[in-house]
Amino acid sequence: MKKKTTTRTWFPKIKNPIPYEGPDSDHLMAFRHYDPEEVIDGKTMSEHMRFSVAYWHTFRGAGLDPFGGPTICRPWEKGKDPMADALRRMDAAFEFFQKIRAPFWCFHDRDIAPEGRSLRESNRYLDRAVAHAKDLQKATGIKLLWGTANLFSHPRYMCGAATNPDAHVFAYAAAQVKKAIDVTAELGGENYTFWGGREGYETLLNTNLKREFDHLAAFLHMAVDYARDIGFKGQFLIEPKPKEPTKHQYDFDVASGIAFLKTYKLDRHFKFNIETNHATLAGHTFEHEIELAAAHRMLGSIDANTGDALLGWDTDQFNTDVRELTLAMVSILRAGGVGSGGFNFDAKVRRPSIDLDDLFHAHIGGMDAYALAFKKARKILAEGTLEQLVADRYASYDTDYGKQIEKKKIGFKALEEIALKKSQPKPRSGKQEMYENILMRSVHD
Ligand code: XUL
Ligand code: CO
Repeated sequence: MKKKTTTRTWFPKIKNPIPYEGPDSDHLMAFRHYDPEEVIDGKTMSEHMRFSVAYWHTFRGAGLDPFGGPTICRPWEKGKDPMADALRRMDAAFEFFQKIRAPFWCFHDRDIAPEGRSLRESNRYLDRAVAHAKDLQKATGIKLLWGTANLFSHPRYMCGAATNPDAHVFAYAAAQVKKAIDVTAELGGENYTFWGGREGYETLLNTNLKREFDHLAAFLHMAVDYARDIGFKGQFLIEPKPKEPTKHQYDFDVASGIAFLKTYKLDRHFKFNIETNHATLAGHTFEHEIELAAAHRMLGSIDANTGDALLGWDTDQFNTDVRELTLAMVSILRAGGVGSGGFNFDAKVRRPSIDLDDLFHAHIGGMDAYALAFKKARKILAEGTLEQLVADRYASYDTDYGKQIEKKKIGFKALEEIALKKSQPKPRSGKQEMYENILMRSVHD
């Protein structure tokens, strides 16, 4: 990564870059497990992990919640000229990306530039921010993992964007996404994400569900067509979430996402961006969503965060649960990784974590936990104990009539003959506790 030459620093007390000191270090401003330069299997850890910083939380998060206003006040926010603030904020962001050693970033259009009084004005602001981002990317070597459009904050989108009952709002959203794809392409974005912020409903009483699904599919087809027209080669991603802000969101989880994409013949063009806290809101584990997407070759990228076991909403916390992440990493590595995706910290510091160094502590913890989980998962897969046990569990489908079942070469009648001839199936233990002990051994050794 090239060094950025900058005249002022927004994080003067933070070393550039945060050093890797190894597992025995007791320094809190150092990595213990993530050494970006460590080479494993011919690739650096930086290339394996493809960590990304989420602009919206780390550079736009101000600590607001439904009970109170902002608690976080950053020195680069002067509050006089929104465009000047946007450019200054971006300097701070790229300094942060470098110091924290994240090779990627992600943004929504409205994160990086203010909304204007008209679409034209918004686009002009965005162009200025993008030109600055392009310079900073060039100077630092930091790349764009994905871009997206914010189709949920402005009141015009209160009843949805592509699923809004008013075609005028649909058109506005289309124009906004067109521009967001343009700027993602301009910045060399490797993916483009759709999170259906308010694509859902509050009540079915006022909703034509079928038409809304059709409109959403039409919108996504238009995005695919437009990307082809302008030669954008990035991967399109859908980020499922079951609820919040709406009571029901159409991209509920990976399973409903697959059904939707296949129904509307969009599956060739999309993969999933799986977010831990969205998986758990849908009543699934993180690894469940990964396994399901991987089973359909639709694992695209990860929004790395976690919820709180005691709270039922999207708390977007940094995840330091190495056991959970190891399980997820086993599934990700088994699926062949995330390809052009990465691990994007869609996570925010807590409302009372108001210091600048809290941003560093948060990312260091998340990056170290993921790097450690990556190494543990590799060990689990190399040892192969769990893999072998699972393979043995299904071995009856590898030969004889089991194999014929899988190859669809046998039917009910022949199976009935087999069942009548043979004695009762002998129950075999699922051995869950033994599997859990094997996992514990790998996580805690
Ligand atoms: C919201 C969420 C979004 C998407 C991008 O829960 O996760 O920030 O990641 O729109
Ligand atoms: Co997300």
